[in-house]
Amino acid sequence: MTSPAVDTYPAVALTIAGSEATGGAGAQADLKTFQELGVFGIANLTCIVSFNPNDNWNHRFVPVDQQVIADQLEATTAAYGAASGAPSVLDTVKIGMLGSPATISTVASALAAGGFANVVLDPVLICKGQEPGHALDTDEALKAQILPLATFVTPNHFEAESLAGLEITDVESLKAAAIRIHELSGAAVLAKGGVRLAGPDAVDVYYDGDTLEILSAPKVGEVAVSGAGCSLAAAVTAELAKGATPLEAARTAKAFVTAGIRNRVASGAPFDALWQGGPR
Ligand code: PXL
Repeated sequence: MTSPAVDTYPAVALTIAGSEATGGAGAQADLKTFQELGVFGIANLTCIVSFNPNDNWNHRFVPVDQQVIADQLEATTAAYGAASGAPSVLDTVKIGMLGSPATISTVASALAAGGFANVVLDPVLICKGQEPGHALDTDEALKAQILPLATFVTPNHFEAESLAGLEITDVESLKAAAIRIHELSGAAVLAKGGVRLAGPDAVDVYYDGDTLEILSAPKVGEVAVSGAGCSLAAAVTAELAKGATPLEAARTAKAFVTAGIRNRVASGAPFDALWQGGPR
């Protein structure tokens, strides 16, 4: 049996994220985004979230055992890491929902040892429909242990306020938050105003220490869509894995998510889900 030529291998990307059972968000959204953008996707699961239709669609959260998280990361690194001999080396990782201080420590150790060139952090502090302030110890551990390892961060309005310690009411304060989060992390920042800021456009701010760019697209309705944040960060991840610059990755990701929201999927849940096939 012959192997295909080296340059026919797709780029590889890993998401370390939770499963969201209905397929709108989490690892499922990440894998679908990777696939659409031509990247071989790998998911290592940190937790399983099942919405509860009998309790206002609140989250039922079950963490994956720490050893099982470490086992997944070990298998992935051995198969695709720098020392694996794989033709497409895994150097790009996305971090989604971690959910507990223990998982944050496990993942921080793997990241520190992993030699990843690109670490994209979607700093999931709360999910759609959840009340803020549910788990401060988890939020603090994320800021202390994962944020400094990130090379690209994608906070939404609430997360940007929390990470920057600033109130965000307009594009100017969104810019100030993006700059502050860059100073704290050293990472490229894509801070999302989304439907939270008034006006006809969904405005995001990109800042990497040199370039500050406003990314703007007409709002598609005024209601947040499940999976938009996950898919945006996953699209950034896929583009970085293929060799795009952070700014190019941000622009492509914004266009991908806008198309996915325009073609969203309705269900029996009270929120629609982004459709990653939307751009097709
Ligand atoms: O949208 C953020 C998010 C990320 N990851 C998981 C989730 C959610 C929101 O529901 O369940 C696993």
